[in-house]
Amino acid sequence: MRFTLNESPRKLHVAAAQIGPIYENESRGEVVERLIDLMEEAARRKAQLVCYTECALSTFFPRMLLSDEELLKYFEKSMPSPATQPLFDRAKDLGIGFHLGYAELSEDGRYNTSILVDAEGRIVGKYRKAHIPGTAEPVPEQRFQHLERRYFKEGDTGFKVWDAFGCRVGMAICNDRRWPETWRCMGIQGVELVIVGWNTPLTHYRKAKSYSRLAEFHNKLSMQAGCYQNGTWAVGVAHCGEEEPGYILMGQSMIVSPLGEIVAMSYVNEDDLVDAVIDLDLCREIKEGVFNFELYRRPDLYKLIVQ
Ligand code: CDV
Repeated sequence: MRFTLNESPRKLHVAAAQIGPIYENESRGEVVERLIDLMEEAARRKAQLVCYTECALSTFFPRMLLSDEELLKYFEKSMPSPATQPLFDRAKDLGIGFHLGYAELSEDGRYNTSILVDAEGRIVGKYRKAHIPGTAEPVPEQRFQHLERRYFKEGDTGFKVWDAFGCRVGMAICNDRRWPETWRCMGIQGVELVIVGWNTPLTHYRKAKSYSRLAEFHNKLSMQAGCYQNGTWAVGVAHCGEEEPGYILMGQSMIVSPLGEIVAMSYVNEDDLVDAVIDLDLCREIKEGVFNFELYRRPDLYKLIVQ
């Protein structure tokens, strides 16, 4: 039977809360205030879910070589932590859900983590970044490092989905968005909304230097392909701008439809909010059509991918 739009539309108002540069000397409290300002704007626009970026609470510290002791100040030992409690409180007052990326210090190590919090302030989902880019050792000739592999363990949660906000939600973190496997694992579970935060250095990332002019194209390519090929909406959220002279992070926070179209995108490299009312039933157009997995997928031929 052909799917007809507007048959029984399920709508969700989502917002991407892009954060501009966070300077090294900015306190956690000051950053949380900026996040709350964005949340309040999202609530004024009547959004139901506001999404923050990867490691949203501090400067993007993997560019620096830090001792274990220096590292500690960038990590949350609990969630809510004392510093993020005001964010949880304000969200509950406003009746708005949120997604937050943060550096997690747990008993078994340090992770690059994100959580999904419902409109009552309950953590309903947690994800740890799977694809950790960069190096474990500093590269001497490089002015800025990308030491994620030194500071974070590879995530162990896998790509789960959660029934929340009237739909099926999944999370990915930054580099994960470039991997089709990330999207497919969630696609197979019927995901309808993927939330991704990113810190993407525009120029200095050594392994992508020869084609850094394509960084923004590759961002759109990954987001749009991931959505289309899995029939899902996505909210992509940047931490962007010039955090230190010469260290520039990409913006382009965006909301992408299951047809692969960008329906809203930030055009600035500072704190910004982009929002859209998304029709979740539009996912069916793809999921029941060209990418009807049950009908057309050939997992028997894909074994190489996981061998
Ligand atoms: N934070 C990231 O994961 N950044 C990577 C860069 C280093 C390539 C990204 O995929 O955007």
